[in-house]
Amino acid sequence: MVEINSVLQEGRKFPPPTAFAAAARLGDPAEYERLYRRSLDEPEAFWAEVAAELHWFEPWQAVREWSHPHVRWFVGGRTNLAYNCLDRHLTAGRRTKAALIWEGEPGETRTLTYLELHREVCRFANVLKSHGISAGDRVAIYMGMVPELAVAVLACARIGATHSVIFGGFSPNAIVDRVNDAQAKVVVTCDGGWRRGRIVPLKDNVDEALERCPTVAHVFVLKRTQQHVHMKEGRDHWWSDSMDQVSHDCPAEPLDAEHPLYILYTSGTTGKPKGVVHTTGGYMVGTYLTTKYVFDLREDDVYWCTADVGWVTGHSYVLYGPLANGATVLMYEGAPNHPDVDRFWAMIDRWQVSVFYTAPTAIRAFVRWGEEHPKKHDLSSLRLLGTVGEPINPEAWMWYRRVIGGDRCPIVDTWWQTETGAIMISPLPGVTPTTPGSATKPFFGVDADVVRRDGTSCGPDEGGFLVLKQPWPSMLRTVWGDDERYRQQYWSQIPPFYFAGDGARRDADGNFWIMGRIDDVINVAGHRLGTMEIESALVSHPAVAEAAVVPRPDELKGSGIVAFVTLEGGRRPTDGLVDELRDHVSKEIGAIARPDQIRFTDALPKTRSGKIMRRLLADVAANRELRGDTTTLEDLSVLQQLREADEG
Ligand code: 7RM
Repeated sequence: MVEINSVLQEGRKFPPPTAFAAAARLGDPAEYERLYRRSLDEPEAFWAEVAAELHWFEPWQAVREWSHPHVRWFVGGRTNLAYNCLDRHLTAGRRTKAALIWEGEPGETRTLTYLELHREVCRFANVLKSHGISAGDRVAIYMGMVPELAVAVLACARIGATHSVIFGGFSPNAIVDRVNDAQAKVVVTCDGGWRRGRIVPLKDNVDEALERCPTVAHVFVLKRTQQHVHMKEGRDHWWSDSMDQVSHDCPAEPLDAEHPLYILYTSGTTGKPKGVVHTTGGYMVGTYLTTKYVFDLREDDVYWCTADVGWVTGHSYVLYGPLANGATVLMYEGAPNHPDVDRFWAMIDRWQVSVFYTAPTAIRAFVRWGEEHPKKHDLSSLRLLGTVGEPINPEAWMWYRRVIGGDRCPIVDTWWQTETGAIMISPLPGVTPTTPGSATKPFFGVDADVVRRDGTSCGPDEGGFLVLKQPWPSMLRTVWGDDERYRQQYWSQIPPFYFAGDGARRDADGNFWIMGRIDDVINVAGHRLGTMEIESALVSHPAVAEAAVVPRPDELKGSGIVAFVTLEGGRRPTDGLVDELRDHVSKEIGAIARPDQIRFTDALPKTRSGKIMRRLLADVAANRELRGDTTTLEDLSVLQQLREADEG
């Protein structure tokens, strides 16, 4: 049985540039092959060697204990991730190296060396300790993208307090759910955050939420935006006052390798958010190694991942992975279009960024804003580009390569999830030939496959379910407080494999093509089409900036296809254009994928991390009540507009 019919055709190939490969950490395909084979054939020996590059207070007794679906890595070992991100570098020649370079949205800048970051982290760790927090307690962190967010996260890791970062764009309700589920004792926040020139009232949101959060005893408040906020006597403490009262001497706690490092909530399709639990040792080793090889980090890189620390990408690739590697990390507080749409390019120029990692949704916005903006700046410091978060349509990939990468930089399209903790499928930039739209090959130790519902492997180009067949060090360990949900959600859909919801195919060269969430498959007259491929075809038309494709019940075909389309600046929706786009999809893919309806819109509903919420669009397309959770939606008015357009 064919699970998903794949229709995307893409033939362009880009081998690693010779100069890049010559200087890369891994530039020899034979060496890569040897390492990859070893990582699958002898995973314990492979991962033990990697772990030995990091600091352990106590050695492990066993590398891995796998008792389906639970795994423990580096059993009995004791380590500390903050120690590995900070202390380790102080004696390794990086004391005065910049750890964080930060730019606030209004334009001020700060640089913290490894020594300075270490000191701040130790002090905030002492603040937490002096308020009764110790290993195992949960600390919620609801802040903007400021250096103190990194300090708070690392301070928790230093003493073994399990952190739960709540994205600063979430509402009070989202704070309530997350704080109560984790039973957090402390909240760390700011008075406010800057976003597009406006203040996000973080402390007000916390105040509203905490009326319904009985477990929280203390709130630490960093002054950032300086407006008046209410401070509750006995509960609320200013960050700077608290920091003044403690020493900067705080030894890192030797923690069990399986000590819970953090909880990060991800929204399920229904019901309450799931608290994905990551532990210490395996997560450390996984984020360390993926950062080292996928981003090919070198001592003098300036590395910039634009994700917010409220998402897993910010945890693994703004903070833990790069800092464990002793990198210089650029961190930016605000919006990409403030004060103007060239902010990112100005920053790359200003800081001489060499490695840049962002999301397809951002790239599509850049395409729409126009290439004259990056062209105003010198981007020649860049040597490597990355993407994450969604399938990237080949047109956006080609634009990214040409306009941002100057046809010179390899692109790493990295597939992974909150649950996987670290990158699972990605090119290694010195050895893997890339093709626009494909995340290419599994990373070391990743036993990925595309299978049918019965678990048997699909043939080349046969669409199916993307599964992981062996446990890996950085995998989630459970869902906080709900191990049954962990078993059901991840290990019982395509037993005995890990499955977290994506459709994919593998081509004849062994490259993986992620086709999007399996819930995003449309069954047209028995053909199961991935929405992403139809979207890709639409976006390859010059008038289209972005597209989202969803099913609509159809008596004849089972499902019809509705496409929501945003146009390039300057293009107007016309009946002629509707026909042209429908024909275009027919030509690119085939008549089976021809949209029944095209609906033009100014914006698509997205989660705050930029993923299109097709579920909501499907409700709009079918004229249904909106079902399920809308709390992760970035901008509610977008849905309102779509509905009104429908009624009008
Ligand atoms: C890191 C992150 C996970 C989901 C995942 C996919 C989609 C992420 C890619 C991708 C195609 C990619 N964590 N996804 N990266 N799809 N190509 N390179 O995004 O938990 O928030 O989302 O994102 O559907 O399952 S996440």
